[in-house]
Parts: sequence; C-alpha cells; structure tokens
Amino acid sequence: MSDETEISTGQTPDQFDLVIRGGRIATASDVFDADIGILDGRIVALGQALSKGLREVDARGKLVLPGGVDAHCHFDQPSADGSRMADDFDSGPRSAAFGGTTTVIPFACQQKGQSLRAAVEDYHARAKGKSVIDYAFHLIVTDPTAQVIGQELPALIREGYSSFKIYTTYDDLKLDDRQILEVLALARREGALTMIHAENSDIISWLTEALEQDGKTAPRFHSAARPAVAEREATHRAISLAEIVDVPMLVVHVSGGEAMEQIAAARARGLRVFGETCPQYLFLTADDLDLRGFEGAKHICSPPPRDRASQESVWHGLANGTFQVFSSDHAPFRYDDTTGKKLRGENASFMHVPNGIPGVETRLPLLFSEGVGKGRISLQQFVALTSTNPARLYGLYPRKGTIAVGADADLVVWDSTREVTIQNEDLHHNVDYTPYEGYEVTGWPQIVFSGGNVVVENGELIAKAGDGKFLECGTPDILL
Ligand code: DUC
Ligand code: ZN
Ligand code: ZN
Repeated sequence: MSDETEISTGQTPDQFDLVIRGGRIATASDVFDADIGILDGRIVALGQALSKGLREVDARGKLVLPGGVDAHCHFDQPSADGSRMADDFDSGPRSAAFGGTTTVIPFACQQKGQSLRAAVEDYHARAKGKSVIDYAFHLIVTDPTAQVIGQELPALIREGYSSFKIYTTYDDLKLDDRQILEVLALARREGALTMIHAENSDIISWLTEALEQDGKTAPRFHSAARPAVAEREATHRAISLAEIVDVPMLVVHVSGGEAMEQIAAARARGLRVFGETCPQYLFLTADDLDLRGFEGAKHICSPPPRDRASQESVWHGLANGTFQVFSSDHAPFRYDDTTGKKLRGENASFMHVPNGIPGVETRLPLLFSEGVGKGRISLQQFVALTSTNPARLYGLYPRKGTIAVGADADLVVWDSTREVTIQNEDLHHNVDYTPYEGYEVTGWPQIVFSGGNVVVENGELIAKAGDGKFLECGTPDILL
C-alpha cells in the first residue's frame, strides 16, 4: 500500500467530519498505524495521509481502540429487599464513558409475576433520555410462564433483545432445572444466547443457616456461605443442561479455577460454552471481606472473590481462551447508606447485605495495566475480551466492537503511558467507594468518541444526557 492509499468501501470524501491521525490502532486481530476517517458517525476510511477532517485529532504516540463494550452491568435495577442501586442510566453510562466504554448492556429484569414485556417497557422508561453512550438490554427471566416462553420471549428476541440471563440462586430470581431446560429450549429455537449465574442455591442456604446459628454473620462469612464448590456444581449442571438441549450458553462472573475447569472441559468437547469473568476476581480475594467493622461489606458480591491461586487461574483463563468476555458486573450500592450496604444497619448479617460492587469505570484501565502492561495478555486479547467478543456474542458486531470501515466511530484514544492512582473522588459513579482505591495503573483514556462525537475529553464530559441511543441486538455470533 502506498502512503497515499485510503481503504474504503466507496469513494473517499474530500473532507471527513473527523480524522484521528497517526495513532496505533488495535483490533482483536491486528495492531497497525493508520489514520481513521469518520463521516456521519461511521468509520469510512482507514489509511495513510487521509485528506482533511473538519476536526483533526493528533493521536501520534497514542493507541486507538474500539470503545469498550461492557456487557454485564446493572443500572437502576430494583431488588426485592428494597435496596436501591446508586447508579441509574445517567450516572452509570457516564461513569462507563470516563473509563473508555462506549456501549453498555445492562439488564431489564422481570419481577416474578410481571410480564416480560412490562419489564422491558419499565427499563426503557428508566433509561429514556439519560445515557451518554449507546446501550442495549439483556433480559433477566425469573418467571418463565407459558405466556413468557410461548409468546413474550420469542417476540422480544426478534425485536432486538437476543440474550437473557437466568439464575440458579437468589429466591426472587432463581429457576429450577426443569425451568432452565424450558428456557434453553426456547433459546435454541430462537437463536438467543443464555447467560447463567451458576451457584448452587441449596448449598448456599444450608451453609448460611449453619453460619447464622453459630453467630457467624460478619461480612467475611459471605465467602464461607458461597464456596467455590457451590459454583463448580452449578456450572457443571448448567453446562449439562445446555448439552442436553444442544444450545450455546455463557457462564457469567466466573470466580476461579473450579468453575473454569468445567467450562474448559466443555469447550474441549466441542460444546459452545463461553465464559465471562470480572475485575473483582483478578484484584480482590476473600480477605477483602475481612476488614475492620462492617467495611468488608463493600466487597460482598456473588460469587465472592476467592484467593490468590484463583486470581492466577483467572489470569490464565483470560490468556488461554477459557474466557471470551471481561465485564464489570457493576452492581452499585453505596456503602455508608441505608439504601445500600447498610440497608439493615452495620450489624446486619451478611445475608442481608446487597450483593454487588462497582467497577464500570475502572474495568479497562485495570485490565490494561495489569494485563497488557505486565505482559499477561496481548493488546489484541485485551480488545477481544473487552470489546470485540461481547459485541459478537450479543449481536452488535461489526457495528460495535471493532475499528473497520462501516463500523460506528466508537473509539478511544488511549494514553498507554498515563499513570493514575485510582481514587473514588475522581470517579464518576454515584457510589461512595471503589474497591480499587489506591491502585496504581498505567494507561487511561484520553478522548472517548461515540458515533464520531466526543463524549469525554481530557477528563471533561462533553456529551449530553440522552446522546446515547438504544441498540437492538441481532443474532449472537457463537462461533468464538
Ligand atoms: N451478583 C449478581 O449476581 N448480580 C449483581 C451483583 C452480584 O454480586
Ligand atoms: Zn449474577
Ligand atoms: Zn450481575
């Protein structure tokens, strides 16, 4: 290719809306130096010495990445216990954007007894006019009635809600094995992707009762009540059910080696089983639930963080392809607040503490710094895990998740040398803590574009609430 060549599908315009010039572009497969020409919100040219743009961005010395796709985050999701999430569709996506994410896929959660259609309408109302970046919805199916299985879910899948999460635990959410088989069969018929939260509910409730009887109710006992064996058993069972139905499945928020072995073994047998993990399983351990007073409640999430060996296993799984997706599982509850972790006060049993930790803004910097920066994963793997693979699995690719002619210009100019000490006061979520306070990372977004428009530049929010669009998801690409 000569220096003057421009690669594009049609004729190259005389003037682009935007040219991002001289950056090092990283995709899931390649790293190369090129200019990016953008017109009407889309990438229309990749090449050397592209003609002028109305706006020019000098990205020399910087990486240019496809915007992150955070395919597991919870915003404004009510819980049966009356707790309230700290982030809604305004603060959640804004915080995501500051961390280099340009697409979020939170959940529209069906309450038991509620129609799935009503749940979707409810979440659209919650999100309307708020998000600064594009968003889609996964469904959460908690009540697979004949009406849901026979009509609502098939219709919704065809309308752009092509993935849904199911649970094996939590009384207000869980399905039994028979119900799981029914929804998996429906997923197979309709070509949807099922995400599963895999922990054995009876093991957890039996252990919880025993711990409570012994007065062991401090936050640290949350980990003891939800051991890796409970996750391994449910993962094995979930995979078995998917195998019976012959349908793909993605196991979400995998915490360590035991569950990973089940996924790896299934994949080795040729099953379309996928794995997702999250920052908390790389950076936290059960010791983080064993802090002074009630502070350990900040790190209560499920499955819980395990130990150093599990962290190492998860790093290996990211490098060796056991995991396809790295999401935040941002589930934001304020700590010092009776809407959040202190819902039932400071002496509440761990079983009454809302589950979940924040992380939508720190997901990419943490993985980049400790993964790419320390040589544990390649830059291409980083892009695949955080952007391309979730876009593919959830039917948004190639519009999202890559840098290619025709893709949305959702891009991040990434300063791979910027050193940042993570401090909650600098983050943009509405949570009063970050689990990663004081972590030193190298690499941070400098400019974040959505559809060619600047969302965040040098730490300033430029986009307005409502600039983000709702995305209909297409057919999951399960050939990963
Ligand atoms: N566990 C979940 O299953 N969802 C949200 C947060 C958590 O800890
Ligand atoms: Zn879950
Ligand atoms: Zn979750």
